[in-house]
Amino acid sequence: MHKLITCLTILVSAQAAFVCQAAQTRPNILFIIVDDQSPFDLKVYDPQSRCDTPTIQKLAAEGMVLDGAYHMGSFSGAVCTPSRHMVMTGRTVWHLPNWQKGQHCPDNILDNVMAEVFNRAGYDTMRTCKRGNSYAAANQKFSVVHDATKRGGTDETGSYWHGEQVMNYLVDRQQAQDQDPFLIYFGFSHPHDTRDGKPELLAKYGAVNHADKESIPPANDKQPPVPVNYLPAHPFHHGHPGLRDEVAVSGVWERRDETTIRNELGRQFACNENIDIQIARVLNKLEEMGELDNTYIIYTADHGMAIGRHGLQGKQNLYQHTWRVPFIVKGPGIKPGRAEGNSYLLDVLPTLCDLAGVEIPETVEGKSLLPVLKGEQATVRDTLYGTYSGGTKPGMRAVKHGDWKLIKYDVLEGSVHETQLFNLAENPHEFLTADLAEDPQYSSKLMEMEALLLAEMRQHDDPYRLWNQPNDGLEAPETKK
Ligand SMILES: [Ca+2]
Ligand SMILES: [Ca+2]
Repeated sequence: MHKLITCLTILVSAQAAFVCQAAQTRPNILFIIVDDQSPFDLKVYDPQSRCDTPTIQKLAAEGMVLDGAYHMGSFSGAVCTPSRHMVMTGRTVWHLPNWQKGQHCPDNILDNVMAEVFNRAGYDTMRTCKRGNSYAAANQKFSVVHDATKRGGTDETGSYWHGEQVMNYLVDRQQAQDQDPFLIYFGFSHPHDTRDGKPELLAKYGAVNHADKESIPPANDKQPPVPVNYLPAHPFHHGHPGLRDEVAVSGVWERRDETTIRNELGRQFACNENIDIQIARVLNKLEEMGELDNTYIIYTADHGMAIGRHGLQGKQNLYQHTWRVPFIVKGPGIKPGRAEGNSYLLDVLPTLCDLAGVEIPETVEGKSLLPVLKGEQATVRDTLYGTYSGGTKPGMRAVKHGDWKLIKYDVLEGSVHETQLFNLAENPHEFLTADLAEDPQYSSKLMEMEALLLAEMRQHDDPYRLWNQPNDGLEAPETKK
């Protein structure tokens, strides 16, 4: 009966042919989200990377890879929290339920979060992920929940544990001969620090779980080289004094010397590879169950990460390594290849709905990526907006349009007013030596990008304005010091 209803509903939708084919047997969804991973960790996005993730590479070869997938930003140092709210609700950053008591968010949002939408559509929903810095009320909506923060270097305390939760769930379904389609939210606690890797993987990347703040970890030729845009220090203050990620991460603290960064990247890569191994286990199980070909697999992260890039360590910046996320989708009807996409993580929910033939809730502001995933369109929007205001206000803003990107910093009570203009086609790693903001040759491009940024800030109900923008009659919102 479910199948019949779905097909009738779908016949009237624009995606009729594509989805109705899938609705013969409604597709499963395996949504994989890792914590704190730069796309440039992965060979999929940086062929020079030494990080081995063969399963993710195979997914990329068989699916669609987005080169322009972003998270929209954060009003908190815990960038995870708004990011995960955007994933669950499909809403833009200033319209989330956890910004200013949800003043721009409908009251019924919890009826329209990811798990609730799929529960209502007759899906079995299951989730494993870290605890904390998330959207607890939305997480509880999954029918089966096995959450715990697992950042240790053993199977019981690390990523294997999350893999095991999914494996056990699949075995239970097999034994119960459960035929309902499933949505599995397969989240990991790593590679977020503390990046305690498994001994054999750490050895492969020449790294140690360095815990002594007074010493530098041993150098090792097997450690990954420093990133191409590594700097020993960022040229001006990022604007968030005392920020945990920049001063207190075990293994790095305030050090930015090459050996510390190379050891920490080795730890990150060890954690990434362990995640890849867990994904392989689950995909093999799905294949054995005969479910793999009818399952959409989405791979992403909640945001990127610096680890020495531009002299930064954390996730509280808007350079490409941190603003962007990896994003790979494989499944029936998805065209293998690459596309820019110009997507945000808030596009995940409408995309999953579209893939499954489920109606997209009216509360969603993101866009379905289906036309991009089918190879029909390169992008779903022209301009991208990014924000970080978890430190001093108004913080950082970014706008990207085509190859051009503007980043602005208005922090530390006006003592830092910085503007960066990058041509990403010529300078994809945002080398600060090729920052064009001061170059008179690009003054009209700079003005054009400044205007685009202001338009995006207005469109997204950004409550702040920067030093060189009209204040639009706004009063700065009250936030915790
Ligand atoms: Ca995170
Ligand atoms: Ca069931």
